[in-house]
Amino acid sequence: MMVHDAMPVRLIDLAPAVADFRSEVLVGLSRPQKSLSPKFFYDGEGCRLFEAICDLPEYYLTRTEMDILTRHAGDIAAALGAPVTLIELGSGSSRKVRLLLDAVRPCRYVPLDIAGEQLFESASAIARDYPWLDVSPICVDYSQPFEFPDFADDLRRIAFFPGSSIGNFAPDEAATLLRTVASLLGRDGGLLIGYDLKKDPAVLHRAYNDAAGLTAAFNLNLLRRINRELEGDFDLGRFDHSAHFAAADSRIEMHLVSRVDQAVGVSGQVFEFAAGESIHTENSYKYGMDQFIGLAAEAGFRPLETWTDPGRLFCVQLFGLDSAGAGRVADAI
Ligand code: AVI
Repeated sequence: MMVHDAMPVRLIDLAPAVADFRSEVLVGLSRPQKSLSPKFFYDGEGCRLFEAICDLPEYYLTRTEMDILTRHAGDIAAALGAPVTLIELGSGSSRKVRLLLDAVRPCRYVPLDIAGEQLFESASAIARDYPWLDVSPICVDYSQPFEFPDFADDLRRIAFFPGSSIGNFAPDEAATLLRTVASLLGRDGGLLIGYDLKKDPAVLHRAYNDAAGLTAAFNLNLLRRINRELEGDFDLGRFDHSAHFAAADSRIEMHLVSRVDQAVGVSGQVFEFAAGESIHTENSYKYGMDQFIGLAAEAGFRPLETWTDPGRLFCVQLFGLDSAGAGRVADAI
C-alpha cells in the first residue's frame, strides 16, 4: 500500500496499474460483442465531462438526488444516528456528501474513487471546508476486493453510494458488490444508496442523448484515453455515440458504433470492426423499488427508510443489515 503525504489529506493510493487497464481493454475488445468497462471513462477529461453532464437540463438524475438529499438531510442524520464513519463509493467531486455533512456530522469521511486526481482535489476541498472532519481518501477500483485500512476505531460504518452508480453494474455484479460492502460495514453498519427509478423511456433517451453532445463526447473520450495510455490508433471521427433503452433488461445501453469497416490497433494488437459493429461501453439499470429491495436483500440488507421526489424519478434508501447479513468478517472488500 502506497501512501502519499500531502496536506491537508493523505491519499491512500490503491489505484489499478496501467497493465490492468491494458489487459481489461484487450480482453474486452476480443469478445464477440466488443465491450469496455464504464469505470475507464474517468480520466481527467472524463471526470470533467461527467461533471458537466450532471448539470445538463436533460440529466435529471443529479439534481433530483441532490434535491432529495437537501430536503431530507435532517431525517437522514436522525436515521443514521452518531457517531459514524461515512464511506463514499465513487465519490467523484464529493458534491453530494456536502449536502449531508453538517446534518450528519460524521467523525470520519472515507471517499473511494478510481480517479485519483479528482479524488485528491475534492477530498482536500472537503478537509479545508469541514476542518472538524477526519478525511481519508482512498484511490481504488472499489468493484474489486481491496484492503480497507484499519482506522482502529469502533465507529459505526455507513456506506454512502449515491448517483445511481450501482446501476452501472449488472444485477448479479451489483449483488456481489453489495455483499462485499456488507462485509466491510459490520453488523451495525448501514447503506445509504441512490438509484434511478424506471420511467418513461423518452425521458431516459433524452438524458443519455443530450442536445449539447456531452454524453457523446464522454463516451468517445474512452477511445481517446485508450489512444493515449495504451498506444491505440482509434480515429474518433469513425465512431458514433449511441444510447438506447433496452426495455427487456430495463437499462440504458451505451455503445460506440463503427461508421465503416476498419481495423484499429491497441498495444500492438489489431481489432477488426465491420460498419455498424459496436463497442458496448455502459449499462445504466433502472429499478422499481421492490426490485431494488429484492436485490439488496440478496446481500443481507433490509430497507429502513425511503426518500424520493414528487415525480418518482429517483430514490434514496437507507438499508441496515439483517441478522443473517454479512458481519465485518474481513476488513476488506
Ligand atoms: C455514473 N453513472 C451513474 C452515470 C449513469 O447515468 O449511468 C454515467 C453516465 N453515463 C452517461 N451519462 C452519465
